[in-house]
Amino acid sequence: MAHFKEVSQQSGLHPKPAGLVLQYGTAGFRTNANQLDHIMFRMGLLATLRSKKTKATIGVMVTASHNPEEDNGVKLIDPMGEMLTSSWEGYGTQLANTEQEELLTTLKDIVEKEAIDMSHEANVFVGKDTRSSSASLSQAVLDGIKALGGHSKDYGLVTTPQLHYMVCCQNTQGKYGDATLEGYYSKLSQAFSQLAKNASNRTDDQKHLRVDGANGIGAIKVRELESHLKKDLQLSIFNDGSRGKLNHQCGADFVKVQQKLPIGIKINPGDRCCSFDGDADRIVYYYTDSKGHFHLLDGDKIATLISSFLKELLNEAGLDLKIAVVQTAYANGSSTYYLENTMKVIVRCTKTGVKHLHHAAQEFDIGVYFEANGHGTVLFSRGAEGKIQQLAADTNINDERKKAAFLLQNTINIINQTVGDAISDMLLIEAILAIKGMTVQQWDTIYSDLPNRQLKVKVSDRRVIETTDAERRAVTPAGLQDAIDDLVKKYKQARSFVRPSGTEDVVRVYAEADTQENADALAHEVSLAVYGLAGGVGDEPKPLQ
Ligand code: 16G
Ligand code: MG
Repeated sequence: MAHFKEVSQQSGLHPKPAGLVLQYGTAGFRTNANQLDHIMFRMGLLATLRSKKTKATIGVMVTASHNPEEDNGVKLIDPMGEMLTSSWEGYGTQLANTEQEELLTTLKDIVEKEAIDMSHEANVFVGKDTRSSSASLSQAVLDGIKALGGHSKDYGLVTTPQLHYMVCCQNTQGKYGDATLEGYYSKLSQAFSQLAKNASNRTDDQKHLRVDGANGIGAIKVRELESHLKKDLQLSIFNDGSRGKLNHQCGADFVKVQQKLPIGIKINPGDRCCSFDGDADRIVYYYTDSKGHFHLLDGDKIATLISSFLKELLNEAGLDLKIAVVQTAYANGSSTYYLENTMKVIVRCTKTGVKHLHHAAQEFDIGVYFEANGHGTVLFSRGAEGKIQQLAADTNINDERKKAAFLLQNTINIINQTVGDAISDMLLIEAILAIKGMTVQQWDTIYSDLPNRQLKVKVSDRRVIETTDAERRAVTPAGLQDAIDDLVKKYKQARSFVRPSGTEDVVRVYAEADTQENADALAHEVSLAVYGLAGGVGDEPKPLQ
C-alpha cells in the first residue's frame, strides 16, 4: 500500500524517543510539550483511520487545557462532536507507545481488527490553542493525516468546544450550524439576543460581565464574539494573553481550586465575574461581597441555575419532558440535596470525566450535566427538540405557552450540545440572569455550599486504589473504605471519598463537613489513611493550617 510507505518515510521525521510510554487518558494525551511530537504525528494517523472507519469527519484538538504553558496535549473528536469512543482509546495508547520500527505493524493491526476500507476518503479537522508549542505540534498532526492520504482542514486557533462544534456541523451537513467560526458566533449571538429581548429594564451595570480569559484561546475568541453581541452584553476581558502567562494564577481551575480571585482582575463588591480555563471548555462565576469575601459559583451552582430555568419553562410550556441533572462525586452535597429535595429533579452521579457525564445525560429528554469544576452543557434528545419546535410553531396556544416555547427554542440554539463550552455556557447564564432579573448574589443564595477540601496524596502506585459506586467508595486496598467510613462518622454532614487521578500521578481526597475546620480535619485524616494503607511515599501528609 502506497500510503504505508509514506507513513514509514514520514514517521522518521517524528521519531519516538525509545522507551517513552504515555497513555490516552481521561482527555487524551497530556504531558510536557517536548515529548509529544511523535504522539501528534501518530494521532494524525489514528484520526485518519477513525475517519475512514466512521466515513465521517473527525477532529483533532491540540491543547493541554488548564495545564501549565510548558505542557501540551491532544484529543480526538468523534463524528457527532463527542469525545473519541473509549473502544478506540486503546488504539491511541498502542500507537503512541509502539517503537519506531513496529509502527507499520501496529497500524496494519488496527486496520485489520476494525476491517477498515483503506480506499475510503478521510477528512480530519485540526485545531490548536495558544501555547507556543501548539503550532509545530499541530503541524505534526497534519503531517500524520497527509502521510495516510487523508484530507485535512486546519482551523488554526480555536477553543476546544469550537472544534467539537465544527465537526458536528460538518457531519450533520450543516443541520447543527455552519462549520465556520462566523457560523458559530452568529448562531450563539442571535439566540442570545432573542433571549435577552425577554429581559426588562436592565441597567448598564447589569449588562456588564468581567471575563478572565486565563491568558488563553478563550480570551481571543470571546473578543471575536463581542462584535456580534451588540449592546446586549458588555464584556471587560482580563488576562487576555497580551501580558500574562497562560493559566498562571488565573483561569477557571486556579479560581476553583484556590477559591480566590485571579490575578489582574479589577472588581468592586458585587461585580459579576467569570473565568475560563486554557481551552475554554470550563467556566466558573464569582464575586466579592462588601466585606471583601470571595464567593464562588461553580459547576454545581451553574447546573442548578440552568435546570431550574428549564424546569420552569417546561411547566409554562405544558411539556411533559423528563429532565435530569448529572453530577460526579465532587458535586457539593448541598447541591445534590437541593436538586433532589427542593427542585425535585432526577440526579445521577457518574465517574469523573466528561464522557461519562455526557453518556449519562443522553438517557433523558433533557440532560443537564456539570462537573463541579465548571465543565458542562445540556443535551436535548431528538424527541424533546421535536416537541419544543412543534409547540413553538403551534399558532393555537396561549401567550404563556408560546413565550415558554420560544425561550426553550432559543435555549437549544445557544447551547453547544457537543461538549461543555465556556462561551456558550456564559451566554446562557447571562441570558437566564437577565430574564429572571437576578443578581449574582441572589443566584448564590439558592443554596449554601457545604465547606469542603480537596487534597492530593502521593503513593507508589495509585492503581492500588480501585473504586465503585461512581468513585464514591474504595474497593481496594483492604480496610481503606472502613477507615474512611469511621472518620466520616466523627463529623456532622460529612462525606469523603478518594480516587486515583486520571491526569496526575496522585490520589485525590475529597471531604466535606459542617464547618471548614471539620472539612479540613476530615480531609487530612483521610489523607493519612490513604498514605498508611495505599503505599504513601515521601513525607506523611501534614494537617492544614
Ligand atoms: C480531565 C477531564 C475532566 C476531569 C478531570 C479530572 C475531560 C475533557 N476532562 O481534565 O472532566 O474533571 O480530568 O482530573 O474529560 P483528575 O482525574 O486528575 O482528577
Ligand atoms: Mg479544558
